[in-house]
Amino acid sequence: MTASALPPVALQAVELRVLHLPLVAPFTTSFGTETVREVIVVRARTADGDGWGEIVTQHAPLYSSEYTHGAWDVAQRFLVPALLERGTPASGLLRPEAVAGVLEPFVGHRMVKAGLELAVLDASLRAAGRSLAAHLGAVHETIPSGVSVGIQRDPAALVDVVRGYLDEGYVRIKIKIKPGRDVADTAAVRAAFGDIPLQVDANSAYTLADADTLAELDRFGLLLIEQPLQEDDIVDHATLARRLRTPVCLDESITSLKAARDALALNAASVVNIKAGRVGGYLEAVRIHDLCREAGVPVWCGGMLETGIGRAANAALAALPGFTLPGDVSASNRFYARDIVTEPIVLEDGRVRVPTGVGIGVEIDAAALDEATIERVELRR
Ligand code: SMG
Ligand code: MG
Repeated sequence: MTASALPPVALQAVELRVLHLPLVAPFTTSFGTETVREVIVVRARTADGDGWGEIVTQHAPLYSSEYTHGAWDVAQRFLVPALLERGTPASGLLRPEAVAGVLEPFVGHRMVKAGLELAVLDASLRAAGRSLAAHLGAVHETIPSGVSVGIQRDPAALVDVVRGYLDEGYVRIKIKIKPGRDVADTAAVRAAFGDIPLQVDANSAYTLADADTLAELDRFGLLLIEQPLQEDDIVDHATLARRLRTPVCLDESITSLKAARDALALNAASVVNIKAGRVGGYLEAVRIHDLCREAGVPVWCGGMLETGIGRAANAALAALPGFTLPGDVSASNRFYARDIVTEPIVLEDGRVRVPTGVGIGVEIDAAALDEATIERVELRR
């Protein structure tokens, strides 16, 4: 459903930077606590100007098999050289839509592919004077903003933190859960705030043997439970979904359009979290959106603690018509005191504005980028 074809780019160089961005507060999930966001920023240098992307890996392979220094290696050793070779005048230049195909022979590493594709897409969109939102098919000027709340010291502390976000105006709360920190945490939030839009995310922390515990969550009227089981537990998710009234939403399991199609065919999910990084790019994300919309399955836009680059792109994606549930596209200041873009995303009446400028619609704050950079490399043709 994407709009008309974009101009190809002459890719001259790709700059990669590892950033360390301190978080305003620790973020705890079932797999650990982060206090600093480690992420890779991509700059595609083309004959017509630069484009920016973000590789949303984390320091360690805990959310998925990808991690920053694996991404750093595979990008420099294989993926960037393949793009540089393809993006020459002799080979007809590089179209953004061709990036995925050029990288396809290399198995996996979807977050890296997504970050590289976004940088090429941004460069091409800027050259064409078009916005990412318009190109992807956005139909909204603003989107409702949900917030993902990490596991806190105890349920009382969780209630305090949730209260702060509700006071800021977030329209939907997602709390992280894990075995032993599920029913009581959810009950505390429901007791404190009544019928707010509420959902939980387990990040694969359970097995089918926990079905009875997870069924206890049914009484809270949650919007959904996100990724209770392992990434490859598609059949077990279908079994679990039959035992729960709470809708099952898949995150980690949905690694591609094909994975989404399989999960829907097996009734493993009735809601889908779409993250461009996890599925190999924003163009694949749109294809998954289209599939789910056709199937009548609601989707929402997930988050990977993006910097202003990925956050702007997520806002564009989340403005597509099938994104009928509030996503994890929160304001930049939910995570960062200083973002790397000049106009970080803010919350306005519980909503986030979809950038309309060319490309991803935000400009890089060079000083902030330099301050956060701990490693930098530039690969040239
Ligand atoms: O970007 O607001 C955000 C984070 C949303 O909870 C979030 N992401 O499983 O959905 C998820 C997690 C993945 C990142 S955990 C470090
Ligand atoms: Mg999740």
